[in-house]
Amino acid sequence: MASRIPKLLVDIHTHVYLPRYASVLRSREVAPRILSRTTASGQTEERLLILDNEPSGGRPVGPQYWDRDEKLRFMDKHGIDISIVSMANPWLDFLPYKSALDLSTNLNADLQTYCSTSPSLTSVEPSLNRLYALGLIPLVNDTPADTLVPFIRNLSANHPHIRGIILGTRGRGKGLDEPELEEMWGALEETGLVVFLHPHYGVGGGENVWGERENGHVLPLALGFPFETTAAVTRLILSGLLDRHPNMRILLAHAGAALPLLSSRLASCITHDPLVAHRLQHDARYYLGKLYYDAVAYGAAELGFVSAVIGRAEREGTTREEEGDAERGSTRIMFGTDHPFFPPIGEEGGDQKWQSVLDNLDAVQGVAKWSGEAKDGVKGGNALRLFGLI
Ligand code: 5CU
Repeated sequence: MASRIPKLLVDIHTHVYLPRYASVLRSREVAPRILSRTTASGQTEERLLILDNEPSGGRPVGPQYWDRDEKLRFMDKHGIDISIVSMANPWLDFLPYKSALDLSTNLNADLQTYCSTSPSLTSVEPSLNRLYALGLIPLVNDTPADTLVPFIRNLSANHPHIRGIILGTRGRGKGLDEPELEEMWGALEETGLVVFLHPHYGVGGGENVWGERENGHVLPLALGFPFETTAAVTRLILSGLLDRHPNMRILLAHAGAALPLLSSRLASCITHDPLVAHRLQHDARYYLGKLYYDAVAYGAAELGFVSAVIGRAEREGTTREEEGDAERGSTRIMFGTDHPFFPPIGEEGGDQKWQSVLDNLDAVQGVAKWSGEAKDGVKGGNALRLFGLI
């Protein structure tokens, strides 16, 4: 079986702001927005403002965010065969329901066209295109919860190149564990769409607390982003979601963030809390073996650790690590780049490869506890299976 899986490099964490979305950002006066400004040399440039306290008028934004040829050039430069693109944050979070519904409907159609008209993988697997996508659902503050099920079913039935959705952590402003979203989760499980859980807001990263010194975007991105994902997925686990929907396919950004390191502590806290001690059908660690993870960790030691925790969960182990855990756990981990974020400073248009991509590839290659087969899986085979491409 394993030998029939083509050895491809598949990028499952790679973003776009499609032109239709960039137009919306250009029309806005407050973040999230794209603004135009004149440089000292008299050129007009566009800047992206999406995060709080974006330093010095935002960051440069250009075709790498919306032009498909740029995406394909980036893929060629780094030897990436297939990309599963997703819209970047903050998605539709800032819109009222009616606008979010229109925009998500149109963007999903755009994504379907973007992918279905992309080149095929001629030399290896001509039946595959080089681009697939994760779509959007109109989940914002005033979304009527009962509208989500038909939307998800239609997304799944009529967009063959869309293999999942990207989901922020807010839900309708009451979190993803809001009881009214139960049917939404049921529809996501039933359709088999992969749910890519991704941060935007950042929590507790020390960006505005525990100190005053300016550190650019380092604290919100390195800490705040993953802490947000950790809190959101932990809430889902605590709500019993994975007991009610055991076939749900949730993919966590940034290698599961802090959850793998904290899972035994979480289990202990649950055991000692009368409110939740009997709520779940399994020890909390078990649920880490039901989730999927990108490999955007930038370090081999971290990937080895995460895979060992996942592999332990899959055999329903609790504290001890056993031989084979990391290899088993690796089957739930998949390579990603986070393109077009993290370009080399000042040189993104040049010919050289991006350090952020090289670091993530080296990390996969460098996990001592993984066999060659496990590494091939993380580079591509696991994604081909999860997204139904083989
Ligand atoms: O650098 C950043 O701001 C980001 C972002 O906003 N979203 C993301 O996925 N990665 C990095």
